[in-house]
Amino acid sequence: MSTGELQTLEAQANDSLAAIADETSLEDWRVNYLGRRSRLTEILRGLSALPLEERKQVGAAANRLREALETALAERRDMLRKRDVQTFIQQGRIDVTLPGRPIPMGRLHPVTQTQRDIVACFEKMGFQAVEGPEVEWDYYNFEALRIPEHHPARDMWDTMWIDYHRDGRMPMLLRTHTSPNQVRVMERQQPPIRVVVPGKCYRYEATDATHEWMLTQVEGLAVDEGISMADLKGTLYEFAQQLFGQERRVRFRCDYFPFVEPGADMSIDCFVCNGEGCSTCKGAGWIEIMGAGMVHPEILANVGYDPERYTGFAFGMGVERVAMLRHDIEDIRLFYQNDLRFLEQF
Ligand code: FA5
Repeated sequence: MSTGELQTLEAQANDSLAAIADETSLEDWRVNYLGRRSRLTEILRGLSALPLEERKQVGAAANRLREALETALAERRDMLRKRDVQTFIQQGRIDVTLPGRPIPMGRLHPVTQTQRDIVACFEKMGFQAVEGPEVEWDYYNFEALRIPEHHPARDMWDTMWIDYHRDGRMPMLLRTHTSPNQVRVMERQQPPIRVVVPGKCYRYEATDATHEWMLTQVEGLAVDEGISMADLKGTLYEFAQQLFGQERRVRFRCDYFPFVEPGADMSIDCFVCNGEGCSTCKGAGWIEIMGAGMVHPEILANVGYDPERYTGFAFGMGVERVAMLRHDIEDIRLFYQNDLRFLEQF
């Protein structure tokens, strides 16, 4: 084997390439000079059997030749294609005046659209959007929110565990709500706080028209001197009016969440039956969209705030429920079936 043979091979390859005028012959050329059974591949495979000095010389030359032939092949292919297009245009076989084919445009998922609208609404009221982890420690999801192990309040959130008490480590789970971020945010910064935290949550849930096992929530938290329940109601009324318009009715009722005192839930009158009662609202006439309340003083104290000086409100709303209300969607499960006939309507 010598570099002289490679030069002869290169000359041969270039001569025959110059004579090629169609794609089929070009493919034959590629197989012949660059294919698995080509002389060049054979030379490259045999390199290891050569003495060191010769191996270096022939190896470098053979690799250079392979690169040169690959480049020549690409150029020839390009040239042939351009020539074909020119010929087609000259023969009138391509009408360059035809309008272009439309490119199908993607769009945001309706839940993402609604999530962005909710966040934008609170941003206008001075809230800042932040994010937190979807895989969460038991501590932030439960303990720090006054829901200790074995407390019956844990039954309110059917949980998907990632790692439970193995090796004595802290249990880990898929967050069941965005509320862990109340504590995460308060640990990081001092009042005044006004944040919203959007994100996915997961529950080990039997699904129905208004329940999914993966849901999106937007958490809200405001902590400052002198914040009262009136601020909470005023803020959420404003939100409801901006998002749903004046005609929808809003209802607050007492509710229990261990991390707020007092606690409430907020519902909107059912868009399907206008409050009469139907299968979507399960006969209630109302659809619950969020839980809310005044941040429990113990939680404020645990993060080092003075509960005598600071008070706060928090809320957590279901984005799918809000999207259902806005677009008259009767079943939450439609969002995640990936049916384009449904998704393209938004
Ligand atoms: C909570 O998750 C509390 N973290 C809310 C909260 C935050 C209370 C701050 C107080 C202070 P709840 O489990 O009720 O609460 O869920 C809140 C909202 O999420 C519900 O009102 C509903 O709109 C939505 N939601 C709950 N479960 C589901 C589900 N399986 N599918 C779809 N949406 C759901």
